[in-house]
Amino acid sequence: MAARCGWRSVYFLPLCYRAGAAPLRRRWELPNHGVSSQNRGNRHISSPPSPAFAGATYTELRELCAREPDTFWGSVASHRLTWSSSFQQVSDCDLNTGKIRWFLGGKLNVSVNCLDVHVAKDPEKVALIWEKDEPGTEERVTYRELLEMTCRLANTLKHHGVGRGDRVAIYMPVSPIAVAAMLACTRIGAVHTVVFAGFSSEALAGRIQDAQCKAVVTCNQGVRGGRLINLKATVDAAVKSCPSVQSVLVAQRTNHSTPMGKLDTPLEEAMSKESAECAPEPMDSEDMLFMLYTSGSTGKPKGIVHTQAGYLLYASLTHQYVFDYSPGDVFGCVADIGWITGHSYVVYGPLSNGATTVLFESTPVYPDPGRYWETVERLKINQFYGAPTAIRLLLKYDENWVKKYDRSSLKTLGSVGEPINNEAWEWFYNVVGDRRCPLVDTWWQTETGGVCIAPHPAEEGAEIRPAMAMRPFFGIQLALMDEKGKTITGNDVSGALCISKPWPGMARTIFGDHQRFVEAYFKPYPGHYFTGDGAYRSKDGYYQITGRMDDVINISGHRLGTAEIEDALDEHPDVPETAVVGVSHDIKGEVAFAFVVLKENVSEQQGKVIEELKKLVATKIAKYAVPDHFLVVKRLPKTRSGKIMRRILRKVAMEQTDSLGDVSTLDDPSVVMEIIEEHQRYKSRLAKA
Ligand code: 7RM
Repeated sequence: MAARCGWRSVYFLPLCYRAGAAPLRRRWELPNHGVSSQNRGNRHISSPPSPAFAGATYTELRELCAREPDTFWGSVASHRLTWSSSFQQVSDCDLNTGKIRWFLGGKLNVSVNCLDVHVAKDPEKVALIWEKDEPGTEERVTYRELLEMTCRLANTLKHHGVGRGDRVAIYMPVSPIAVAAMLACTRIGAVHTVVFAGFSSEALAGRIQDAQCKAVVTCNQGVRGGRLINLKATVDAAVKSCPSVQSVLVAQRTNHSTPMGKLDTPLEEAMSKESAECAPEPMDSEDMLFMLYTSGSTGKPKGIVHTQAGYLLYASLTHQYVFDYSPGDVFGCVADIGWITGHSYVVYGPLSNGATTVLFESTPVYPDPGRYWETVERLKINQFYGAPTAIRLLLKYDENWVKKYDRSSLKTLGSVGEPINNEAWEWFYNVVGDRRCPLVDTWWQTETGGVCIAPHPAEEGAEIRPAMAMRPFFGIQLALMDEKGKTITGNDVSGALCISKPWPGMARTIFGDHQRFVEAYFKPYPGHYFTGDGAYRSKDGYYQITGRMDDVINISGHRLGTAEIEDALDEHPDVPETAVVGVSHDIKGEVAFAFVVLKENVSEQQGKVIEELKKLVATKIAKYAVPDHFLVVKRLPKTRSGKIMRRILRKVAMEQTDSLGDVSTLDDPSVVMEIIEEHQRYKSRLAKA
């Protein structure tokens, strides 16, 4: 058999899949130095990341990753992925300049890796279980059906002039057709940017404009928690200000008929006229796969760019090892595809591994607080991955909402997006998991592509305990930095969390602004990737995330820059100045607290202005971004150079005024007392109401 597989042979000659001729096929040799005597990590890995590592222990593999990352990643990439041309060089990276390239010279297609390879082996295997809003109405889609749907959608996109490198916005809730839209883009080499369907038309328009999208894929309505959401109307409003958009493809989620304009095409109808086959476009490893907008501490959301091979490999590897996924498992990640968690652990990780993945359309409390666990019982979910905010909401209800459902299928529980507090951890572990399932608290970001820190349940002997059981994934080298930019050594220390070695899943750039990428992630600690988070390394070397070090807040696991909220508020004609900070909230984790300065002549109409401000944030960004608190103040605390000291505002909002810290650099320190008093009046008004 030829060493190089053409696409046809990828289709029809399954044996050639894994033959991607790797330059690094030599068998990995076990290091000859003694294996540490700790039992942790000392077992052989039952299904190693690459056959070359058969018989290796976790400890040995970690050491190999640290010593010879290219040997590790090269072997894993050539064995796990299906290539149409093999790569010539494993990596070419420089964290000083932000140059990141993996698997150079290789060509592959992501949809082939997620669909065709599995169709060739087991076409009737269920790829997707669409857990629709109404319990008991789930639909199953096999790998064969998903490939067909993807090809028809890909051909439809092509007919609308979308080709290699073109950007496509996807504005839909999780559904098989949304997954097919993502995969259809990858089939033809187009770049998708999924926009969370809770974002407003202005937020959607901003993303479409920045990405210069040629097409938008959406649906007439969304269905969530028994309510209908008119998504098409939001898209209509958005595309008015987006001249780059040449077509809008509209799927029908409900029977409701939406008015169709001249850009619009009914999607299912168009797909039915297309062929069910579509030749996959061979893509370079480093071609763009997708972009996803995420918030930073300043400016507009940034279009984080991920590329083909490295992202897919990392999503696939982490999906298997972090969650202890085995073939045949039903993987249940309840995230929306509008966030990176949905990309990596609803779509790309599970599908690349041939898994059955759940698409959860509903909410944790619809029709009642037992929804998640009723779903676990009905679909026999093996891995359940969700956000702490939902757990904090559910633990307020009677335990019987959990106990009455059979959860014996569960093997691993996962948590993501924000710190999981002890109470939530204990409830999730004890009540949901019956103290039987490892609970993996996974730390990662849009920029990291996949999980970077987690406890690794598959590693026998690894300890799992609340809030502190986190260790770096294969190939992730963590460093904590002090204020002077020096690496902090030793244990029982805290600092800025950095990653000091490149890994295949890391973001490559910010779309259209590589300079901003370098400034944000590589300038703060030269030679390292800076995460924006702080972390603590415990006495025994485990990591705990202490929170963001910048002005990014996390509302119900959704990342948001306080500057974005301020920008929206500042558009009000009667509001010369605002400052927004995050304060803790027992369910949402954090909420926004807005300090607002009004023009003198409007101070009488505070209530009215605040209502208008709430509307502004909802229309400029999204409903979830609307601050829970508004406090009108005469002025804001500023340094002599005019910078707002948000640190002080945070203390006031959190009622920690006995630890205000140094206020001597303030232009006029008396402003602090003024704001504290205003806040006390606000509190007593709240108490009365
Ligand atoms: C996956 C995702 C990233 C930010 C990150 C952290 C916070 C995420 C955890 C966490 C504590 C965790 N991507 N974060 N996971 N904090 N423990 N397990 O959430 O780009 O949307 O957000 O979320 O601050 O920097 S994200």
